[in-house]
Amino acid sequence: MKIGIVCYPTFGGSGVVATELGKYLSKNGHQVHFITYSQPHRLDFFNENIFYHEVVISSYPLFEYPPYELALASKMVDVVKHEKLDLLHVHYAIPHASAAYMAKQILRSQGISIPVITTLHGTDITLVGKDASYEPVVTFSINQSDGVTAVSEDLKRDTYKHFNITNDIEVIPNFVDISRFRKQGKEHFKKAICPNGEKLIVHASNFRAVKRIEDVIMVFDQVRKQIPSKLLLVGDGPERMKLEALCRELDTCADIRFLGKMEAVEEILSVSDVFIMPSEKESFGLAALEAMACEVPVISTNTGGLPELNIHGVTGFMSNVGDVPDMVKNMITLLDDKVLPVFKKNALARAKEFDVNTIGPRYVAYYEKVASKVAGMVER
Ligand code: GMT
Repeated sequence: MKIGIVCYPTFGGSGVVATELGKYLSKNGHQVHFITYSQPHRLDFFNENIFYHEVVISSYPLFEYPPYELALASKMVDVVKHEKLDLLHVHYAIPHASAAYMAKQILRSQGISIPVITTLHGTDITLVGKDASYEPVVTFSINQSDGVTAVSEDLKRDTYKHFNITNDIEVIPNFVDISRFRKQGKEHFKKAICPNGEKLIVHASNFRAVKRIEDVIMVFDQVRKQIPSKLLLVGDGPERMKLEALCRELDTCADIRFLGKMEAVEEILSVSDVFIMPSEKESFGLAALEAMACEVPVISTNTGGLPELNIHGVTGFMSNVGDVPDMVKNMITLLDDKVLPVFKKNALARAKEFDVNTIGPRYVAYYEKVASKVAGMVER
């Protein structure tokens, strides 16, 4: 098939899923056309089946807010027509689903039919999407999509709860490439960060308030008083300055390193002992899955789709949102040298259930199902 993928190209779970899916599809004989405003950050190699089309937004003095959605819809029309795409798959509803709807209508007026699939990722539903300033457009564009997927059962439930949805939603969970996310044998990294055999705790995110990274620091502050340990914070975002101030206030700066945005996050994960994700909302928790694939168990909250990934007492532990004392207790249990190896093994076994080669075919099957449904409607 020739598939157009629309996503956010920046660091963030939905863009990562879209890019990794595109890579999987291209390796399996499909032609993939990415349509985004800049090159997706995990798309830094050549593959004869992958194409990139940049959405260029021309500025004009009148535009205080440049109309990105219009430029995107126009680019979709252009690519579908000239590359003869079979299907458009848009990731993150805002504004991709409504831009796709517009593109579909324009193409229809020219006698071209294109199936549109929207994948819901999380905050497009649980946070931004249900805001009154977007809700009517989000509801309409989800209902107008020919196929809709959500990355967890919980996100599917939330979508039905917060929006008046008439469409069926197919749950296809996120996935990981376990041939890339695996133990790397980079033990010298660990030696450099933990010279005295300290335990290594890691968190990775886009540093937004919803991630509750202040809880990461508060948990770590308590744990390090009982178990010699270090904390690595991977990523960057709006909360960073507040977090640095908290580290200074708690006098933990010597044991915490802010690493910024990193490409090869698997190298860090593969030498870490525990991953911590105390999010307020998390539709799936892709970063936790990537950690598990590197044999790193997870301390997380029990919010959203996290219970569909992290098995309490098996692959890690879960606590209520904001329950720092419980997370401290769980972390200390987990860091015990007799306990940790068992959880590491379990984390890897669980991650294997979400390997790209297991989940990828479910997207392909769904594409085929939606494409034949749309073709049937056109014929009638
Ligand atoms: O919050 C992020 O990390 C980014 C956000 C996105 O859409 O870019 O992530 C959401 O989608 C990911 C991929 O499906 C999920 O793994 C994350 O759980 C989800 N984030 C939230 O629900 C807060």
